[in-house]
Amino acid sequence: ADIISTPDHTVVEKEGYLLKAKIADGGKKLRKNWSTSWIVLTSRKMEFYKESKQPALANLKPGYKPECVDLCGAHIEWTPEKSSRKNVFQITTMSGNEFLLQSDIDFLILDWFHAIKNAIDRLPKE
Ligand code: I3S
Repeated sequence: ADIISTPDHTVVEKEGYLLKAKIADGGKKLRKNWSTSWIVLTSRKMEFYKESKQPALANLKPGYKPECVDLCGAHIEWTPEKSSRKNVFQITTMSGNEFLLQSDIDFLILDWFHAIKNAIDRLPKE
């Protein structure tokens, strides 16, 4: 496969759609609200883009910034107790942001879990 490079020359390790719910911001609990997100994983961060029938166009609107998650010092764990949905894991960032990610497709969510875990394990812890 071609190596895809972002404008800041970081290599995209994985991208695709998952269901996402942000459940805490800076340690403050948020109301859970699942939505489909286009997710881009690079070596040290994840970007969450809004889903749209024309994702490229919606996300290229002037001033639109994807939500960016710094994986340095982050934690990842399966959290079956946090949802009635199957295949849910949580990413917790150093800054106290918490995200649930989910897919009904077993191999797909496993691939994502391991890709994110590998990225976290390769990074310095702080
Ligand atoms: O953990 P909760 O509060 O049971 O999560 C459910 C709610 O967030 C619900 O929204 P309302 O707060 O508007 O009722 C969502 O629609 C559900 O999807 C959440 O539960 P699941 O089990 O799907 O994560």
